[in-house]
Amino acid sequence: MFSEEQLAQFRKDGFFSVPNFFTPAEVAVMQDELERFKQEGLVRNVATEGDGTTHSDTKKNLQLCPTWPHSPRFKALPFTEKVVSAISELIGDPARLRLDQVFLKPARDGAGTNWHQDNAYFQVNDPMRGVAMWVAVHDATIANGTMHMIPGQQYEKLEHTRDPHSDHHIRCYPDESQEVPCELEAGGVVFFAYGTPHCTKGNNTDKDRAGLAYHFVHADHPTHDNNPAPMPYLSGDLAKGGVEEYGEDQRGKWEQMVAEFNKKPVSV
Ligand SMILES: O=C(O)CCC(=O)C(=O)O
Repeated sequence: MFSEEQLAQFRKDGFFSVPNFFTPAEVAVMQDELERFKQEGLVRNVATEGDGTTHSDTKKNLQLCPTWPHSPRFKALPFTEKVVSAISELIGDPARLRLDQVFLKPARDGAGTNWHQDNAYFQVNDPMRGVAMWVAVHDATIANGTMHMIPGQQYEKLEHTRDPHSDHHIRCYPDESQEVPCELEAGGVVFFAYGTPHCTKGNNTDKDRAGLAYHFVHADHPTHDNNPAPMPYLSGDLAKGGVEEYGEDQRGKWEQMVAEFNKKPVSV
């Protein structure tokens, strides 16, 4: 699925971007789902006043984690063929889904997510056997605080402490002079290893900006974060489209939902 150049960048830098990984029809469904989350109050502000506990009135980092219990769409998405092939190529089989979440930075007062390595949470013994797929649900630019990465540090275990600007996150302090912004049009994706330090910055523009993140892990490299998530198999002999874990086969559902949504007349 990926070119030798993309795979070489993944091994060397710990991340690479893929423009247009999702089609405009798929992006329309993601944006519609994000609007629903907002309207139904499903996202909550995790940004704090710098003391780790008092929620900020002025800065908003709106999160829903996990999304799958609230969203048949985002539950089905990772079972789509191109996602399964991508993850299988990056971390090998059998691959499992560990977590899915949404980060929404509202217009003007959107707060970033501070520097961290996902492996500080997941604690996998090989930080290249876990990978995240971060999807730009809206165009993600430097101005609206897109993802930033530190290349080549995926094998270094950085010290993490409580992030005073969030009610539950931890953070590290990498050398920011090395940071690389990943600007992506909506539908673009950045794949990055569990060990890769990354962050997002604030959104001071006049439009919302959201990222949809899925975290995958090789089944032989278990996470050690004591989270009782169902962790469906996406590839390998135990992959049954989520029947075992979710009670229903998810394969083909995303494609169906995208087709149905896009033939729906738009109400004015
Ligand atoms: O979108 C964001 O603000 C942060 C995403 C992130 O840190 C992650 O997916 O691990």
